[in-house]
Amino acid sequence: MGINTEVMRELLRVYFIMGSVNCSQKPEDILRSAIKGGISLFQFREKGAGCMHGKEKESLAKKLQAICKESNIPFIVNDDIELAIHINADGVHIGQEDEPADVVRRKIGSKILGVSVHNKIEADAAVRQGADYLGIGPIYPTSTKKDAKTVQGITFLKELKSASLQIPVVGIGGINSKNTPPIMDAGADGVSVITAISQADSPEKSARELKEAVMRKVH
Ligand code: TZP
Ligand code: MG
Repeated sequence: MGINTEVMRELLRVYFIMGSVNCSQKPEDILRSAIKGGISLFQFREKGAGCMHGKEKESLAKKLQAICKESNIPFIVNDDIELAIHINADGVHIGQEDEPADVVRRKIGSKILGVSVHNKIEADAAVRQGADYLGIGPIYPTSTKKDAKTVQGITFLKELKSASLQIPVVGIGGINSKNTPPIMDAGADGVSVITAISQADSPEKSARELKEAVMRKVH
Protein backbone atom coordinates (compact mmCIF):
# COMPACT_ATOMS: atom_id res chain seq x y z
CA MET A 1 0.00 0.00 0.00
CA GLY A 2 1.40 3.31 -1.05
CA ILE A 3 -0.96 6.15 -0.30
CA ASN A 4 -2.20 7.49 3.01
CA THR A 5 -5.80 6.38 3.68
CA GLU A 6 -7.19 9.83 4.43
CA VAL A 7 -5.55 11.32 1.33
CA MET A 8 -7.06 8.47 -0.70
CA ARG A 9 -10.55 9.24 0.67
CA GLU A 10 -10.22 12.86 -0.45
CA LEU A 11 -9.06 11.82 -3.92
CA LEU A 12 -12.14 9.63 -4.35
CA ARG A 13 -14.66 12.47 -3.84
CA VAL A 14 -15.24 13.16 -7.53
CA TYR A 15 -13.48 10.49 -9.55
CA PHE A 16 -13.85 11.10 -13.28
CA ILE A 17 -13.33 8.15 -15.65
CA MET A 18 -13.07 8.53 -19.42
CA GLY A 19 -11.78 7.10 -22.67
CA SER A 20 -12.10 8.30 -26.26
CA VAL A 21 -15.34 6.36 -26.91
CA ASN A 22 -17.13 8.13 -24.04
CA CYS A 23 -16.54 11.57 -25.52
CA SER A 24 -18.70 13.72 -27.76
CA GLN A 25 -16.14 16.55 -27.63
CA LYS A 26 -12.33 16.34 -27.66
CA PRO A 27 -11.16 14.29 -24.64
CA GLU A 28 -8.58 16.96 -23.77
CA ASP A 29 -11.26 19.66 -23.66
CA ILE A 30 -13.59 17.55 -21.52
CA LEU A 31 -10.81 16.74 -19.07
CA ARG A 32 -9.72 20.39 -18.76
CA SER A 33 -13.30 21.45 -18.16
CA ALA A 34 -13.87 18.67 -15.59
CA ILE A 35 -10.72 19.72 -13.72
CA LYS A 36 -11.98 23.33 -13.61
CA GLY A 37 -15.21 22.04 -12.09
CA GLY A 38 -13.32 20.31 -9.29
CA ILE A 39 -12.71 16.62 -10.01
CA SER A 40 -10.28 15.08 -7.54
CA LEU A 41 -9.00 12.04 -9.47
CA PHE A 42 -8.94 10.88 -13.10
CA GLN A 43 -8.93 7.41 -14.67
CA PHE A 44 -8.03 6.75 -18.31
CA ARG A 45 -10.32 3.87 -19.34
CA GLU A 46 -9.81 3.18 -23.04
CA LYS A 47 -12.35 0.40 -23.53
CA GLY A 48 -15.35 -0.60 -25.63
CA ALA A 49 -16.26 -0.74 -29.31
CA GLY A 50 -14.00 1.46 -31.43
CA CYS A 51 -11.47 2.16 -28.67
CA MET A 52 -7.82 2.95 -29.37
CA HIS A 53 -4.91 0.51 -29.08
CA GLY A 54 -1.13 0.58 -29.15
CA LYS A 55 0.65 3.81 -29.96
CA GLU A 56 -2.57 5.75 -30.53
CA LYS A 57 -3.80 4.77 -27.07
CA GLU A 58 -0.45 5.60 -25.49
CA SER A 59 -0.40 8.99 -27.16
CA LEU A 60 -3.87 9.91 -25.82
CA ALA A 61 -2.88 8.62 -22.38
CA LYS A 62 0.18 10.86 -22.32
CA LYS A 63 -1.83 13.88 -23.47
CA LEU A 64 -4.41 13.40 -20.71
CA GLN A 65 -1.71 12.61 -18.15
CA ALA A 66 0.03 15.92 -18.94
CA ILE A 67 -3.25 17.82 -18.41
CA CYS A 68 -3.75 16.11 -15.04
CA LYS A 69 -0.18 16.90 -14.01
CA GLU A 70 -0.68 20.64 -14.59
CA SER A 71 -3.41 20.59 -11.95
CA ASN A 72 -1.98 17.95 -9.60
CA ILE A 73 -4.78 15.51 -10.33
CA PRO A 74 -3.48 11.94 -9.99
CA PHE A 75 -3.74 9.92 -13.23
CA ILE A 76 -4.94 6.30 -12.97
CA VAL A 77 -4.90 3.76 -15.83
CA ASN A 78 -7.66 1.14 -16.15
CA ASP A 79 -6.53 -2.48 -16.66
CA ASP A 80 -3.36 -1.80 -18.67
CA ILE A 81 -0.60 -2.30 -16.09
CA GLU A 82 2.15 -2.21 -18.70
CA LEU A 83 0.99 1.18 -20.02
CA ALA A 84 0.71 2.53 -16.46
CA ILE A 85 4.28 1.51 -15.70
CA HIS A 86 5.59 2.65 -19.09
CA ILE A 87 4.24 6.20 -18.76
CA ASN A 88 4.72 6.31 -14.98
CA ALA A 89 1.04 6.83 -14.15
CA ASP A 90 0.06 7.46 -10.53
CA GLY A 91 -1.90 4.23 -10.29
CA VAL A 92 -3.99 1.48 -11.84
CA HIS A 93 -7.55 0.23 -11.50
CA ILE A 94 -8.32 -3.46 -12.02
CA GLY A 95 -11.38 -5.70 -11.97
CA GLN A 96 -11.90 -9.32 -11.01
CA GLU A 97 -11.12 -10.43 -14.57
CA ASP A 98 -7.66 -8.89 -14.48
CA GLU A 99 -4.50 -10.20 -12.84
CA PRO A 100 -4.83 -10.79 -9.07
CA ALA A 101 -4.35 -7.67 -6.97
CA ASP A 102 -1.27 -9.00 -5.15
CA VAL A 103 0.48 -9.68 -8.48
CA VAL A 104 -0.37 -6.17 -9.69
CA ARG A 105 0.76 -4.69 -6.37
CA ARG A 106 4.18 -6.29 -6.81
CA LYS A 107 4.44 -4.87 -10.34
CA ILE A 108 3.46 -1.30 -9.47
CA GLY A 109 5.18 -0.84 -6.11
CA SER A 110 3.72 2.13 -4.24
CA LYS A 111 1.45 3.42 -7.03
CA ILE A 112 -2.27 3.70 -6.23
CA LEU A 113 -4.14 0.39 -6.67
CA GLY A 114 -7.93 0.34 -7.06
CA VAL A 115 -9.94 -2.88 -7.32
CA SER A 116 -13.59 -3.39 -8.37
CA VAL A 117 -15.38 -5.79 -6.00
CA HIS A 118 -18.96 -7.05 -5.82
CA ASN A 119 -19.17 -8.95 -2.54
CA LYS A 120 -17.52 -9.22 0.86
CA ILE A 121 -15.26 -12.12 -0.17
CA GLU A 122 -13.81 -10.14 -3.08
CA ALA A 123 -13.51 -7.06 -0.85
CA ASP A 124 -11.59 -8.93 1.88
CA ALA A 125 -9.26 -10.47 -0.73
CA ALA A 126 -8.55 -7.09 -2.34
CA VAL A 127 -7.75 -5.55 1.04
CA ARG A 128 -5.42 -8.45 1.93
CA GLN A 129 -3.70 -8.22 -1.44
CA GLY A 130 -2.86 -4.56 -1.04
CA ALA A 131 -5.63 -2.46 -2.64
CA ASP A 132 -5.70 1.25 -1.77
CA TYR A 133 -9.40 1.67 -2.54
CA LEU A 134 -12.40 -0.38 -3.66
CA GLY A 135 -14.78 0.42 -6.53
CA ILE A 136 -18.37 -0.66 -5.82
CA GLY A 137 -21.07 -0.98 -8.47
CA PRO A 138 -23.02 -0.72 -10.57
CA ILE A 139 -25.02 1.25 -8.00
CA TYR A 140 -27.61 2.38 -10.57
CA PRO A 141 -28.39 1.15 -14.11
CA THR A 142 -25.72 2.14 -16.63
CA SER A 143 -25.43 1.76 -20.37
CA THR A 144 -21.72 2.59 -20.39
CA LYS A 145 -20.37 -0.83 -19.37
CA LYS A 146 -21.90 -3.54 -21.52
CA ASP A 147 -20.74 -6.40 -19.29
CA ALA A 148 -21.64 -4.71 -16.00
CA LYS A 149 -22.86 -6.96 -13.19
CA THR A 150 -26.40 -6.74 -11.78
CA VAL A 151 -27.38 -3.37 -10.35
CA GLN A 152 -26.82 -3.56 -6.60
CA GLY A 153 -28.07 -0.21 -5.31
CA ILE A 154 -26.51 0.79 -2.01
CA THR A 155 -26.92 -2.60 -0.30
CA PHE A 156 -23.30 -3.70 -0.62
CA LEU A 157 -21.96 -0.27 0.38
CA LYS A 158 -24.02 -0.50 3.57
CA GLU A 159 -22.77 -4.03 4.22
CA LEU A 160 -19.17 -2.84 3.94
CA LYS A 161 -19.88 0.07 6.26
CA SER A 162 -21.37 -2.16 8.92
CA ALA A 163 -18.36 -4.47 8.62
CA SER A 164 -16.24 -1.41 9.56
CA LEU A 165 -13.88 -1.80 6.65
CA GLN A 166 -11.17 0.83 6.88
CA ILE A 167 -10.34 0.91 3.17
CA PRO A 168 -11.67 3.90 1.14
CA VAL A 169 -14.59 3.07 -1.17
CA VAL A 170 -16.12 4.76 -4.21
CA GLY A 171 -19.46 4.06 -5.91
CA ILE A 172 -19.83 3.67 -9.69
CA GLY A 173 -22.59 3.19 -12.25
CA GLY A 174 -25.30 5.59 -13.40
CA ILE A 175 -24.32 8.24 -10.89
CA ASN A 176 -25.13 11.96 -11.20
CA SER A 177 -25.37 14.83 -8.73
CA LYS A 178 -29.06 14.15 -8.02
CA ASN A 179 -28.64 10.50 -7.05
CA THR A 180 -25.36 10.97 -5.15
CA PRO A 181 -26.71 11.60 -1.60
CA PRO A 182 -27.81 8.00 -0.81
CA ILE A 183 -24.40 6.71 -1.93
CA MET A 184 -22.60 9.01 0.47
CA ASP A 185 -25.10 8.22 3.24
CA ALA A 186 -24.36 4.52 2.72
CA GLY A 187 -20.71 5.15 3.57
CA ALA A 188 -18.92 5.87 0.28
CA ASP A 189 -16.04 8.33 0.25
CA GLY A 190 -17.06 9.61 -3.17
CA VAL A 191 -18.53 8.89 -6.57
CA SER A 192 -16.97 7.84 -9.86
CA VAL A 193 -18.69 8.81 -13.08
CA ILE A 194 -18.26 8.52 -16.81
CA THR A 195 -21.40 9.78 -18.59
CA ALA A 196 -22.44 12.45 -16.07
CA ILE A 197 -19.31 14.43 -16.97
CA SER A 198 -18.11 13.17 -20.37
CA GLN A 199 -21.50 13.64 -22.06
CA ALA A 200 -22.50 16.82 -20.25
CA ASP A 201 -22.97 20.05 -22.22
CA SER A 202 -20.72 21.58 -19.59
CA PRO A 203 -18.38 19.03 -17.99
CA GLU A 204 -17.24 21.84 -15.69
CA LYS A 205 -20.74 22.52 -14.37
CA SER A 206 -21.47 18.82 -14.01
CA ALA A 207 -18.24 18.21 -12.07
CA ARG A 208 -19.01 21.19 -9.83
CA GLU A 209 -22.51 19.91 -9.08
CA LEU A 210 -21.13 16.47 -8.25
CA LYS A 211 -18.55 18.01 -5.96
CA GLU A 212 -21.20 20.05 -4.16
CA ALA A 213 -23.40 16.98 -3.71
CA VAL A 214 -20.46 14.99 -2.29
CA MET A 215 -19.18 17.77 -0.03
CA ARG A 216 -22.58 18.21 1.61
CA LYS A 217 -22.24 14.61 2.81
CA VAL A 218 -18.53 14.09 3.47
CA HIS A 219 -18.24 12.05 6.66
N1 TZP B 1 -18.15 -0.28 -13.77
C1 TZP B 1 -19.35 -0.49 -13.24
S1 TZP B 1 -20.51 0.53 -13.92
C2 TZP B 1 -19.37 1.27 -14.94
C3 TZP B 1 -18.13 0.70 -14.72
C4 TZP B 1 -16.90 1.06 -15.42
C5 TZP B 1 -19.71 2.35 -15.91
C6 TZP B 1 -20.02 3.64 -15.27
O1 TZP B 1 -20.32 4.61 -16.23
P1 TZP B 1 -21.50 5.67 -16.07
O2 TZP B 1 -21.60 6.30 -17.42
O3 TZP B 1 -21.04 6.67 -15.03
O4 TZP B 1 -22.73 4.93 -15.67
MG1 MG C 1 -10.71 -4.51 -15.85
